[in-house]
Formats: sequence, C-alpha cells, structure tokens
Amino acid sequence: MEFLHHLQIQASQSGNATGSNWVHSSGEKIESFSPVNGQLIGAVAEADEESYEKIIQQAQEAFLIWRNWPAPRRGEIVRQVGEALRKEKDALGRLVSYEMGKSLQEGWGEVQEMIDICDFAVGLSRQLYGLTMQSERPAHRMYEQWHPLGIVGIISAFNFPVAVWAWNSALAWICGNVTVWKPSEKTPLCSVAVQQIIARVFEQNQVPEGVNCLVQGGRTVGEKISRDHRIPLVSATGSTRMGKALAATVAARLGKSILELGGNNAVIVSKDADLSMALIGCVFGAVGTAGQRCTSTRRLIIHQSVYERFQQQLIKAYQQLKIGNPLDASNHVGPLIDQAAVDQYLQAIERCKESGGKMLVEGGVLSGPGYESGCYVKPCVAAVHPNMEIVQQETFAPILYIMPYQELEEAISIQNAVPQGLSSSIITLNLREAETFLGVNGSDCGIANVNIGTSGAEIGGAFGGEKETGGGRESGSDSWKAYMRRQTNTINWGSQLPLAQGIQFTITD
Ligand code: UN1
Repeated sequence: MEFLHHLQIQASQSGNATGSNWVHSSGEKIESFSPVNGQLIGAVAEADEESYEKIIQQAQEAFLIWRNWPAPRRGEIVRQVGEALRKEKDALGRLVSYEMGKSLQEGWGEVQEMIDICDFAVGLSRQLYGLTMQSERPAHRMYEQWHPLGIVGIISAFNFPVAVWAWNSALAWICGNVTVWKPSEKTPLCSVAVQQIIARVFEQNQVPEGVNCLVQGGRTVGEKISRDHRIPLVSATGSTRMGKALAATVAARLGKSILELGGNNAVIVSKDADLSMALIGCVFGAVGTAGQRCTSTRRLIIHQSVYERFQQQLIKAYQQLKIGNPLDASNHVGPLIDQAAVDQYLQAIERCKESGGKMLVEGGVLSGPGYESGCYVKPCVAAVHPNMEIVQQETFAPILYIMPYQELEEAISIQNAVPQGLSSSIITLNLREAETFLGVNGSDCGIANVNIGTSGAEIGGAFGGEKETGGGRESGSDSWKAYMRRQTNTINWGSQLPLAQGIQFTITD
C-alpha cells in the first residue's frame, strides 16, 4: 500500500483543518475500514465544539482577504491545484478505490473529474459575466455584477469521496468564497489526502489560512453546518431523507442550498436501438461503482419486440462480470461500502421477490478467499412491474429492474413515474423518438441522454436533477451563479434626478 505512505495517511490524525494547519479535536474517533479487505486504514476525530468554532472563525477571516484577490489570480491558484492533482492522480485514485471500493479505473476517473473542473474553473475565473441593461432614464447606466457569498459548506457523500467536493470548491474559490468541507464519515481519509495536496499549493502561493477548511463528522456536524448562519450556502450530496432535513433547516434561516440527492435512473431501450451499444451503456450504468452512483442505472424499460433478445444478452453479459478486489484492474465490480449497504441490498431483493419480481440473474453475498470483508455482492437483474414499491425506491446497490413497454409515450410515463428525477436516457436510432424523449413531453430529469447510459456525466454540463433529487445544479454551465450573489447597480451620471416609472415628485423650497 505504497500510495498510503505517499499520500501521508497516518494511522490516526485530527482530520480537521483550517488549510495547512491541522486543528486538534477531542471529538469521537471515526475509523475508516476498507470495504476491499476489511482492514482498518486509519482514523480521524470528529470536530468538537471548540475545533468547529476555530475553523469557522478562521474561514470568516480568510474570506475578508480572499474576496479581494482578483478572480483571475484565484483562478491561477486553481490552475496549480489542477497541476498538483495531475501529479497525484495515480496515488489518489488508488486511495479512492481502496477506501470507497470502486474500481481503480473509476478511482482514477474520479480524480480526472477533479482535474477537469479545475481547468473549467480557471477559464471561468476570467468570465463571471454580468449583463448590462438599458435604463429607461436618460444619463443612467444599469448593470449587474456578481459578488462572492462567504463561506460555502460542502457536505459530500462516500460514493464520490473527492470529485463532488472538487466541483463545489473549484467554483466556490474562483468566485471568491472560502469552503468548509464535511466529507462522509465513511471516507474521511480521502479528504485528508486531498487536504494535504491542496494545502501545499495554497502555502506556496500565500493563500490566506482558512480558504480551504475541513471538518470531520457525521450527522451532528452536518446539522451544525446547516444551522450555522455564518454559512450562507450549503451544498449537499446524499440521500433524499438527509436532503429534506437539511433543506428545511437551511431554509428556516433563509440560507441557500444546492442539493444533489437520490436518483432512480432509467434507460429506455427502443425497438430502434443499436442493441450492442445499449448493452455496454446499460451494464456499465448498473454495475459501475457497484451501483452506488446517484446516476446508476436502476431501471431498464425495454420495447416488447426486443425484450426477450435483450434480456438474453444482459444475462450473458452479467455472467461475464468479474467481481473482486477493485485495485485489480481486471475486475469490473468491487465491494459495497459497508455491511449496512449489504443488508439494504439483500432486503431490496427480498422485497422485490415478495412483490412478484422474478430474478433473471440471482443476487447474493460472496464469501471465501478475496471476499473476507463481506461487502462483495453479485450484481443482479429482476423482471418487475413498474409500479412495485421497491422499484420506486433508490437502493444503492447493483440491482437492475427490467420491464417491457409497447408505445414510447408509455415508456416515458413509466420513466417519469418515480419520485426522483436525476438522470435518464434513451437508446434509439430513431430521430423522432430521441427528440420526443428530450422534448417538453419527454423525460422530467435534470439529465436526459441519447445513445449513452445514465451515468458518467461530464463536468462541463450542469449536474443535478428535479423532484426528490433536490433541484440543485453543480459543476459546469452557469452553475457558478449559485455560488455568488447578484447585485443590480443603477448609476445616474446626469445632472437631474428623474424617477423611474415617470413618477413626478417635486419639493418646493
Ligand atoms: C454521484 O454519484 O453523486 O455522472 C455523482 C456521473 C459522475 C458523477 C456522479 N460524473 O456518474
């Protein structure tokens, strides 16, 4: 495990930091066990009251300085962060794979997303455009400009332990904000490694201490962040249950939130699909990250005419999947994150069977050499009815539900008839079908793709979804606007003071 040494992961560390400086905390110990082999990798301490206060106060102070750095200069720092991540891609990708359990390819892919968002943010740091409006009054100029918000709280999930933080922080920083990151308590060591990489870059450039803060903890620390009026924006990724509670708390103090919550993503496989393309997209979507992406494919809605054929192809493909140590690049599927996730997987399969689902590829927990952690499960496929309760829910595991359809309108309504609205796709070579799916009567999701799967979005687009997915948008396009406050400015450079809307108001002296 040379990468642990290289990334300076120790057996025990605070894990709470104002930037380069670690902050001592007497909070409860959070141990991180690898789902790969069940080994204890290391431990951090939950942020206690004192360390939390110290960090937030340092962040507040840093903001007063950082917001005055010109945005392109902040962009230059983010450019160097991207360079540092390029150098550490191999080691950090391995740590992601080891602590979270995703395949090494996907671990590296996650670091690549961090690098990509840095590049994107560098360009953006010379943009952050506001509009100029035409004033109705003579000799008046009206325009809008964008200012930073202050502290951005980032609550990230175990399944993307580093990339989602990077989407938020790279944008937040170039916008002039400072960040306080609470990573998942299931993957704290990835955050420690990232903190150290960033701190070196920040130190070399004399970035004020407090721009890049880290706090460890579970629900209590998350709740503290959502209640904290010193944090104007909280960007949170996780379950719908968590998001609903967080949104209510942040809204009660009229703070802003960006929510990226559950998905229940479907692929429609049309009668006019290129089935071999469909197969790769659907299988990767369903089993990639062991079904633990919020964009994972959970449902296939397959046209009646190709249902039998595609089902056979799926079964054959699933038989070829190699499940095992994700650090071994020949394996397709690694473990689930922990025992609780395995239990949820088993319960979902049970409930699926009870309500009439038919297993086409059986699930189960693997045991024996290489599977000692108890977290390796078999990706499975079940034929279901779309209205079954379990099919309406997001189970963070490699369970794929398949169902037939006859008319495209029916397929679209099945696809939309779930509470979540993150990602969706159609596989078709038929232009009319594709455009119908993307049109106003089509998919109700934040992401709608044609001839690719539901997962693996690029950073350049705005990422997020509707309904119970929470409505937030992160990453590309104009998502940066959520990290800034808009100010409308009207300047009178004339010698009269005419009122808007033609109102006459005179004072005689
Ligand atoms: C997530 O699962 O929270 O589109 C993010 C994807 C990745 C990001 C997923 N780029 O699958």
